[in-house]
Amino acid sequence: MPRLRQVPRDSADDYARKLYTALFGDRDPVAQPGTATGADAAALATAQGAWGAADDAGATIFRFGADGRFLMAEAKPYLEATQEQSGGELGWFDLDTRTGRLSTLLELDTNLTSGTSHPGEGDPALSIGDTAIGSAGFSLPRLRDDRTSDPTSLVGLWALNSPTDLSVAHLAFFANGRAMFLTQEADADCLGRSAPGECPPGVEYASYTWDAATGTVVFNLLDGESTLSGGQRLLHYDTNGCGGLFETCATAVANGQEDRSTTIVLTLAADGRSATTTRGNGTIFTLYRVPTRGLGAVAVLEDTYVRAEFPNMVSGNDAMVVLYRDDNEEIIPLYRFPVQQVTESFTRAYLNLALLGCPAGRGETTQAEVYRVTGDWNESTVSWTSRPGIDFSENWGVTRFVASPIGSPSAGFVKIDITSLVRAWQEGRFPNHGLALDRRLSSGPDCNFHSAESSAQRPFVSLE
Ligand SMILES: [Ca+2]
Ligand SMILES: [Ca+2]
Ligand SMILES: [Ca+2]
Repeated sequence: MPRLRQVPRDSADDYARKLYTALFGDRDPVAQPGTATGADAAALATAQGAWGAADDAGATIFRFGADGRFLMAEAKPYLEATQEQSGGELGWFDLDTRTGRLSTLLELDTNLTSGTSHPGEGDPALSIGDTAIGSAGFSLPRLRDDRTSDPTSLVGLWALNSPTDLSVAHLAFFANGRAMFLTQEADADCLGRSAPGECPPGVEYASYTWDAATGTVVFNLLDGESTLSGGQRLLHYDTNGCGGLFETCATAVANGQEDRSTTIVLTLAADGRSATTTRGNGTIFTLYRVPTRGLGAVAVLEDTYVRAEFPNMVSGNDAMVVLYRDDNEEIIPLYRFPVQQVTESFTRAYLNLALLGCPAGRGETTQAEVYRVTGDWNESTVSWTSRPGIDFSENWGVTRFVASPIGSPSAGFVKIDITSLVRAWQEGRFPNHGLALDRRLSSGPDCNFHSAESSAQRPFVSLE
């Protein structure tokens, strides 16, 4: 994966400088991020997290990530006169805090004129506050209070298979017994035999019950439909057809397989920050609770591993990263996380690595230690021969974990407290060239972790 460096105005070429002036005025966007409206970066930092509200007939959620990345989704009856329907938007958000005017750049828009896509001249000014975003027309609170909310409650926003990617499917549970499921990708063949276009991106709105003792969640789709002028049926509360939790597309109806009720078993992690559910074919899905406030997680920028036995091998594009050490062989993982972008306060920072498994693992306990990388590197070129310096005189975190065999269902996340290293980088005590894993204080089998190139469960740093 190529990495783009931010170029300050002083180092930019003439063309880039002209662009900077057109977009940002006199300001250097590297030193002072945000667009021409200046104060917006602070508003967008405040916005980070999850917002939402629901009533019996509808719901709205917003999620803001870093630098104005956002999604919104809403459930509502179809309004033919104004062309609004249940659906979502995904893209980039900016707010001129002087005028309260918002502007968005959308890569996905499934709610027609609803949402942020059709701002009007007379729209009331929008403001982003610490406890609500809103205008004269509406006010949307933060979805829940993570500090006081019960970790065993489902209420909140959850993202499927990635804590940091806003483009994945999302599931919101509300305190009033309603739930909203958002899909943001068309599924070409979601039913196995559906016609093209029967599983578009869209939103579902349902009632739910949750049995905390067994983990059983029962979803029931809300009723409501219209017949469009072309004769097609439009379900108000399922706009992704046979995608999502409910199969309501024409093929399913024709085959007598329409499905308006779904039951899943959701196993909540002890800290309430993630949950897993297993599909019939054995696939495990992980849901990550989106922090109500702040980013909550920083995705890996690049990762690789370097191997003494194959000193010129470059592994930056592998879907996994390998850790190993004995008398004859050493394999060192390297990771880089852009933790400088974190502006909110945090108490602890944890490195989270999903264990793929340990090929020769027999369930013994092993460990990984974190060391500081002292020189620059690039995953697309670095090998054992060209590896950066690593300071092995001090480890910044150690964790013990079970060396589960490959494919073992018990292989989970290996979580290492790296708070002091993240603080050292943020305070400028060391340049952030990333971190290395090693196992110098113990022995154990070689263990494989999902990498940034893995289809799911990529490495991330979580903030608590
Ligand atoms: Ca829209
Ligand atoms: Ca559906
Ligand atoms: Ca990589």
